[in-house]
Amino acid sequence: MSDLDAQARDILRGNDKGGYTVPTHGLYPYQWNWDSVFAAWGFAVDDLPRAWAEIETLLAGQWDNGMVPHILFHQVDPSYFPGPDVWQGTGPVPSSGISQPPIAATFVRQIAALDAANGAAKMRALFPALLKWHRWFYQWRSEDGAIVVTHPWETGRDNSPDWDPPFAAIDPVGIDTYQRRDTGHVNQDERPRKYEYDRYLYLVKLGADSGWDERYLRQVTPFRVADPTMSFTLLRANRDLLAMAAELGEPTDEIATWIAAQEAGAQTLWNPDIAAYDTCDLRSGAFGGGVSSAAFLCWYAGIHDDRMLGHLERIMSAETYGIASYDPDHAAYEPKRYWRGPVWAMMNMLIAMGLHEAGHTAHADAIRANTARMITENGFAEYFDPRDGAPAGGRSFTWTAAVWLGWAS
Ligand code: 9WN
Repeated sequence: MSDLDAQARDILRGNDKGGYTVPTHGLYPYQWNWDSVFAAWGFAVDDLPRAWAEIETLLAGQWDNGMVPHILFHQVDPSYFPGPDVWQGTGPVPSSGISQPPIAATFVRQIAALDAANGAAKMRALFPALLKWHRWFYQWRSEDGAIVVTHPWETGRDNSPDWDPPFAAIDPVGIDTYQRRDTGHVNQDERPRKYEYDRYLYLVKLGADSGWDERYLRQVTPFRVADPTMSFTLLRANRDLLAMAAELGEPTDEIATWIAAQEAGAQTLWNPDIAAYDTCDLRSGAFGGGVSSAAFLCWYAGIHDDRMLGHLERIMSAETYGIASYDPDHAAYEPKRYWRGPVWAMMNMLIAMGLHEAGHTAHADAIRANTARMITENGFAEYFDPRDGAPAGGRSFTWTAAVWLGWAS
């Protein structure tokens, strides 16, 4: 075992709270949805029971309506804001009121493939909750097959320039005074600005005051944006759910209907002005206007669309480390500020998985080698500066360690 493998394992063990894993201590002291799935993938390398436990704990937070929250607050911890008192989630475990990219079905299948003894039984046990969660997306968040978000935090790409146009239309009146905690852990130049936090909290208050009523929010929220992260991860996850259903002898028709609708819906995210997949603000009808790393999840979604290859090659060669979370040639690019430019190892893994499956193996291998070098030289940071790989955000980060163990090493 290499020294880095040992470090990555230590990070996973160190962030393990017993049944669930925190992304990193201090900055993020709770269970996050897609972080947890990556953690399970990392554990699966040498501890399959622990991998399954991570997914089971996550799905135990599922709401009656099927939604699986983006944060589960198992134990209150004042080092993070906003906590359960602000969110007022209505599920079985104190939680936020929004979801996150649904990568679980995809990685449940991957982990099951590693588990000859129990994989099939685990898939059978988890299938109903996954189906119910995907049905929630289709019921409340599908607009002609494109998947919409009601909060930037739902996409996992919190302060991407994609949200600048819809945020400009929000006047965050009526929010309570608040004290951020994130900038006590991380340099404020690497985090979202107050402008964004005011609007994040405005949208949380709107949701909490409604009791997280999706029907009502669909009518009133100023933030309803079709998003490639959600659209592509759910499309991919539905393909995996369909394969699971077939293997288990469960009905496949409903899932097949979702997939067909989503394949058509994905094309509504094509912005001809930039010749790329993009966000689309359903309130104004306007596209986001720039190329984010989420656009390169098209191959992961099974859309073998080589129109994105030119952008991929351009963005990969623009900086030493790729893939920048936002286009380095765009005026809004900020290489140190969170989702406005930095590289995220787990996005690289998802993008490269898709490229590999689509037959673009040289591109996939280049991304993997570049990610491995970035981690080897700079450690297991939350994200990295594309220009020189300088580590940014939190350290000893769960998903960076998991991606190292399961893919990059
Ligand atoms: C809000 C935990 C999460 C990730 C997101 C990332 C960041 C939270 C925050 O951290 O978001 O959900 O407080 O900044 O953007 O992708 O899941 O690692």
